[in-house]
Amino acid sequence: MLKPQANETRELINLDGLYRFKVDFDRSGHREEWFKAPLASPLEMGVPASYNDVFPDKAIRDHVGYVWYQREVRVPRGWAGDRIHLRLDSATHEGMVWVDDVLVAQHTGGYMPFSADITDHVTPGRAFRLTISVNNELTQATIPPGSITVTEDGRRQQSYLHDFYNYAGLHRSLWLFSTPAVTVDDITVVTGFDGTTGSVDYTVSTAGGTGSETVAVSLKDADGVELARADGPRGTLSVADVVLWKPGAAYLYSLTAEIRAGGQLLDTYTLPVGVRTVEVSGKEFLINGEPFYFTGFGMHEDHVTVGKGHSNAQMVNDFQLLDWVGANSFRTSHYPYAEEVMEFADRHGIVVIDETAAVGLHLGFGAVFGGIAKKTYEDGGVDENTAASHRQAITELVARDKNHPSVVIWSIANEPNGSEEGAREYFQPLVELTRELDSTRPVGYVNVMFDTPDKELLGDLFDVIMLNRYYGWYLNNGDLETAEAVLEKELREWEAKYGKPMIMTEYGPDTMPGFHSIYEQPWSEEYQAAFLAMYHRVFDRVDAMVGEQVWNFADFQTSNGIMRVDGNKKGVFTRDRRPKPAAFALRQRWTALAGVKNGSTKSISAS
Ligand code: GCB
Repeated sequence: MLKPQANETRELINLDGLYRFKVDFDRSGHREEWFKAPLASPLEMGVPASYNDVFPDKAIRDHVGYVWYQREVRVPRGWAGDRIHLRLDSATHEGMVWVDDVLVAQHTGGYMPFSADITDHVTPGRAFRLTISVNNELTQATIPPGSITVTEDGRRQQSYLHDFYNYAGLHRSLWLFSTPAVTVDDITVVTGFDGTTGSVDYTVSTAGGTGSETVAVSLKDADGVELARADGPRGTLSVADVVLWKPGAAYLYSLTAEIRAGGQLLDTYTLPVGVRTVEVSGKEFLINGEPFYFTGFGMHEDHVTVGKGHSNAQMVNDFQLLDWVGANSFRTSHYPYAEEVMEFADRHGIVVIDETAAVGLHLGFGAVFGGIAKKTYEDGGVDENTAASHRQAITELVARDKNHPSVVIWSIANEPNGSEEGAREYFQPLVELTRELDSTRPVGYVNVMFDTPDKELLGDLFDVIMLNRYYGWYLNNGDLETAEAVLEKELREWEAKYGKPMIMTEYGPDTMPGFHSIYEQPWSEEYQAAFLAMYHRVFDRVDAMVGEQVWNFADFQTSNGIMRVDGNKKGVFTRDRRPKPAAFALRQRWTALAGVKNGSTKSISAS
């Protein structure tokens, strides 16, 4: 899946800005065909952003169902003869798109782009009415799942098992773009190297042609100097004296594909390419054949007011803070992030564990918080409907992100029930699907704390073991001595069971900024620092540990609940990105680790 771009043969117009906005409180919008006329509403909404926290209105924030966006869009005169497309980088969680009166696209899955060819419905030089209805409902058939109940007085309420607020709306950019009639439809690259010679295996698929066109590709270095050329839709480009893409030292070549007929250029597309390899070998995680140790965070796309709306300035700030703290990686917990984030990581050498939105696939969680335990893998729970959406989520994620050198692991779920009967039957086909779609990257899932090695049924299906552990917080709260012993014992059991590389993908306590204690009391800033230091001591003693990603980079908004005060406070930074003291301790450790652990043996002492 290629991201739209402007070049010699393609045009691109950004459609972000203010849209007319209407909340469909009584679910009448589709029946009354609101797309057929200007939306009758005094509200306007900025795009991209979540709408929830923008209006001082509880009814809008808590609304369950559709909201509508609308604006006029003018198609440039010069686009006559081209194919014209609309692209939404995301609509959370379901989007329906009309061009004037015509439904042109419908897509479910709130964190993935989709597009529509609207050539037949628009006229170059004229404007059209763009209307989008966006539904925020989560059901047992969506990824992530959720359930909706209706109160006695008729209010619809959304519940879900994941720990982040169900922000909704048009979170990412919208685009109008043109392509020629014959197009480069997709490009896949797989890179490698042998000594100082790099290789770029490429496959270019085309659409709209007669079969008589020719395809050629060329590869340029970062200075724009052409290094290699090849004819044909698939082949291998060889790169002498290759500069590898390395964590902390990104280097990007650019691959240009061209379609020609009779010497005339029909279409072209340029893709940044990082040459690097990723591999699991025994207990090691290798990038370019060298052991890599992940440092960083599980993160969230989450900011004050705009919620999950993408903002380039805030993205840059988050990456700058990752750099400041010495992190070399992050996980896109718990959904695919905006493509701008992935591209930024490519350009700056940040390593990414790329996760689907499959979070909350564990119906036993209720019991932990005093409710009723339900079976997970049964009809009406995590069933074939969930699996169908999950397959779509994996397929779209790999299609979108397969060419990013920063992506080194596919994480196909966060904390599913991995110990109940049915877990293997559910996950095995999904792992196989992921491997079929991309045989070059390790595949993992993130294991929940209840699924200890004596109970868990899935680890052998995957390449890496990714664990979320909260000893010292949800268990052994306030008792770091016991927590340390239990944590080490468990990590050693995992190591003995699978002998695979292990990454701690979540660990950390809720921490109230400004709360201090000389007794290392839970919620204090001192406790957070002591908690993380304890985990680090243990990681440094366990050989198979190849990474540590603290939960969370920053405080983030969640649904209401007795365990959350205006959201989850496990951030090392506050929600407005101010450091808690733990940030300074991490900075010290990770800056030191970057010099010692990457590409070397673990020899760092605990911070
Ligand atoms: C987890 C989840 C994460 C939560 C975190 C917590 O295990 O993966 O989404 O936010 O715990 O803070 O409870």
